Amino acid sequence: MIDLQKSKAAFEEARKFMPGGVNSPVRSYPHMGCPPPFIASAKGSHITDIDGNTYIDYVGSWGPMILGHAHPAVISAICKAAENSTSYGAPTLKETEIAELIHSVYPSIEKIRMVNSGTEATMSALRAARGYTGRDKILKFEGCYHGHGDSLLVKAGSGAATFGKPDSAGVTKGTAKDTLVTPYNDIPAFKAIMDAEGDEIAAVIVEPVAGNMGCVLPVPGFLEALREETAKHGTVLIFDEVMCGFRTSSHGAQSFYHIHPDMTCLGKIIGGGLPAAAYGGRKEIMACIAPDGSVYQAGTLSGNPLAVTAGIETIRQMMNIPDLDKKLAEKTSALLEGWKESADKAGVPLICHQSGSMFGIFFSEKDVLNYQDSCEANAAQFKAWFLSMLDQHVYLAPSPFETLFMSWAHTDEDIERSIVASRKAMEEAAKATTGVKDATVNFMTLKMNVEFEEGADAKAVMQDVLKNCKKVEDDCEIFL
Ligand code: KE4
Repeated sequence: MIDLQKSKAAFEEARKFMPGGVNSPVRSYPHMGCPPPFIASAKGSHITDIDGNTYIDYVGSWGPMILGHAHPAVISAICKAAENSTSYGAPTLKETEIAELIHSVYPSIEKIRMVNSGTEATMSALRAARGYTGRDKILKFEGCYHGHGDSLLVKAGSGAATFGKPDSAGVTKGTAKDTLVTPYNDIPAFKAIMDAEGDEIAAVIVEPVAGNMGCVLPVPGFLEALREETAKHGTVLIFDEVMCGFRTSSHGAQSFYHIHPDMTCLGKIIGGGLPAAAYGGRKEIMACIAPDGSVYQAGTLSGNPLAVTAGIETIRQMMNIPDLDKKLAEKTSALLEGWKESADKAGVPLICHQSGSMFGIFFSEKDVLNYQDSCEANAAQFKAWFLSMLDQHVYLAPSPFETLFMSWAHTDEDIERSIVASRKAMEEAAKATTGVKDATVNFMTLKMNVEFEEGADAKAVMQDVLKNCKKVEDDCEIFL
């Protein structure tokens, strides 16, 4: 196993001062049985931890690093901007520049407000939609993650799903009652809710390409149905493109699928790795936002000069690369074809999904169209594959409910090395089972007799098995 001694010690120290030793839960490597590598530096497609291990990085800070880490032009622009101070709390020309630039890339964003995170973008967009329509209810899709705003931490994906807490504690029943949830890609279920309650729904918010239940693509007609039904009921359609923006295509998922949303949320790439995000859309909706309108939203560091500079430079560099979308998609397809071949050779069922330069895999025999399908994928095989890839210096997302990212900096050699590593990793996955040989259950007494294979990690196995049990009630406490 890779030497993570210094990371292990750093993790123990960090846990003394921060919940889980991290500033965002998924970074803690939940259920992986190894400490998270503490990162020292990164350059291009490679990332190096404090033990001196260098990896090929397909996390890319969860999306922003589309050019690769420490792109010289981006770093130089940030350094130059920093010489003029790091923040003013006053309007700057750069903010108008990024607003115009984003409008040129996303014409549906007629007016925009810069904020500091994707969470802030989505919660502000929802407030705008509620202020514009005068309605309270919102509709989201199970497994989609839109940040940690209270209204949206209902049946959420990403870390909420990873930790088996799709409905977060601390969200009041009063808040959650206004959030309706329906399965992603289920057109009849969506239409039924809209028929019943559409005139009371302020906004439908969706990841047009979902990246937080693993990478799940919209089925034909799904996004069209959202557009048609929301228009019919005067409901605001919000595309959360914080992740798929600039990834599905340089002009986002809305351009790729030819759907014109009422509002769009962006993040990650528009800050070039610094804290910047945005929400925007139709002029008449954005007219509700203070100081023009009565929907209040503000931020000390919104439109921060360094973050905006990094975002502008990142987008401009992308726009200067001929056929960027096509070339990034080709790199991604080549990697997935190699991983699929390695899975087939090892006799491991594997589903590969790709949307431009974002991608993901599922250890599953059947296709994955929604959150439930994603939960039924084989977690034990994912874990075995993940740990073997890490051991071979390939740095991936430590959860099957996340998505991976290709960058312009990834070379053919990186891709070939990642394919070779997968051959061994898939052999490890083939050996991995849930570890449950036999189980008899008597629910009346809540007693389970389970026989485990030699060496199986009983607690982890049972948590994975029970997480997938369809009949476990939400309020069921599980004591292992
Ligand atoms: P942030 O608040 O983390 O900047 O953005 C929230 C958000 C909103 N919408 C979508 C579609 C997102 O994917 C995200 C955040 N993505 C996660 C990755 N699954 C960030 C990683 C993390 O939570 O540490």
